[in-house]
Amino acid sequence: MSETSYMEQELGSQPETWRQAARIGAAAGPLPKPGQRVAVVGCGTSWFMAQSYAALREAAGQGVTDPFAASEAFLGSDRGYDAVVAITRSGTTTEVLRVLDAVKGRIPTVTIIGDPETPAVALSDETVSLPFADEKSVVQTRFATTALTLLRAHLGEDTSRAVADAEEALAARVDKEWVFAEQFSFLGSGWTFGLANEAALKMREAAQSWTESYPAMEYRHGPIAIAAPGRVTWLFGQAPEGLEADVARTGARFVHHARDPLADLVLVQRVALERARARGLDPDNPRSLTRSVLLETPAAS
Ligand code: F1P
Repeated sequence: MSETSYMEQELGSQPETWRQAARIGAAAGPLPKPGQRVAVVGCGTSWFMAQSYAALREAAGQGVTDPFAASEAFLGSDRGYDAVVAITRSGTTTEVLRVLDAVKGRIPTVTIIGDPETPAVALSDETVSLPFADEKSVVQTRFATTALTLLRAHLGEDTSRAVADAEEALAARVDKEWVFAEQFSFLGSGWTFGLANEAALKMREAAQSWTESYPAMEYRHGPIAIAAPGRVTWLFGQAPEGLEADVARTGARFVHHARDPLADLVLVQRVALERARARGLDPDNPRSLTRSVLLETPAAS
């Protein structure tokens, strides 16, 4: 593996791609308007960004927003959606294309896309392209966070603190204890639950790590039994009362930073990269993964 992987270069460019996305997001006409009833779909990382966006949009009072894994989306006319937002870096993920095809002509669609030269464009009514955030690494880092920054800006958030915190997260020390920890449980609430899911996926994809993720208040309802010395419980966003002390009693390391939670995800991406390196893995080409999942390839003979 080369010293500078694509993953490292791409995750390092996030402050700049976030800045660009914030400019586009503040003006992006095709994205949902306040009051619209919205379903947002994606697969893998893109699904987790959908979860975060949905929670942010609801919290901002901009309307009902339901996130779905594209393969599990309920988009029947009885649900009354005014718009479907799809998130896809590749523009080729089969389940996302199936959703776009299934609702065509019935529900207006807008796709946030990394590669605009792909089939998702023709299947979508509108697209918001972020080609500057597309990636060579199979493991997504900047496309996902840049799409979410676009959406945060579109909801009216000032994302400049997130950008500054991402710069700081890129310079922060990666604790050796995180690089060699046996297990991670990531927690979040509201929009940061999607980030917790994404952090856990990043560690699995890039470094084959054992990770879990839960809504923060659910953690004490069973999963805390996994916490133990040599393991890490990493919280994004607001800390539930008493949780830090509860985790401390297990002997696990409790990690909670004050920086913007999306910027804290940047630090987790760096931990995933360091864990891959420490295990001699190529973070750009993880075992069993491809840039996107294509289900319409000819059946193997
Ligand atoms: C979605 C995705 C990735 C995942 C894997 C396969 O891709 O599920 O999130 O990490 O590499 O593809 P996309 O629809 O955003 O291109």
